[in-house]
Amino acid sequence: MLEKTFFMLKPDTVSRGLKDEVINRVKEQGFRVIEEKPIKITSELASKLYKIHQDKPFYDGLIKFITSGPAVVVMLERENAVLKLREVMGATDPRKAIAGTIRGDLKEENVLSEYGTIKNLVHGSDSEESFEYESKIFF
Ligand code: DAT
Ligand code: MG
Repeated sequence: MLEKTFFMLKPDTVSRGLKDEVINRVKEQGFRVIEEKPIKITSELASKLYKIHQDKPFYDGLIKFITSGPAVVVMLERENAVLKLREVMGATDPRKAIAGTIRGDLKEENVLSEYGTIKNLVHGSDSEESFEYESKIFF
């Protein structure tokens, strides 16, 4: 069944000029871009997106990083989109992400941002429930 998922190009992707490269990679994997928009994530939007992480030690750094520059939010569609996108993205820590994944192939030498958070280029919903919640924040 065709499924939708929510995708975000984080500020490191945009500032490094990797937007087209990343979008092409998901298209090559059979995803269709339903909608795409550039956005400057405010702390209000960021705190909604990362609500489940509010008690984590890396939370403040994560909010600072995600609001630090322009990002792009994308609505994608594909068979098994949620699971497949997570596979194409690779592991949360790019040092552990395998070759062929976005996070694995495009990681920076220093994966930690000045705010202490992991810079891993992209965000993708991790379940259908997360998709419902996250897509409503941005679209
Ligand atoms: P994912 O983005 O793969 O869904 P997550 O939801 O567990 O990962 O975490 C959200 C973001 O927070 C992640 O993309 C990068 C950052 N992060 C996660 N764990 C971290 C840690 N231990 N130290 C620093 N930043 C972390
Ligand atoms: Mg997550």
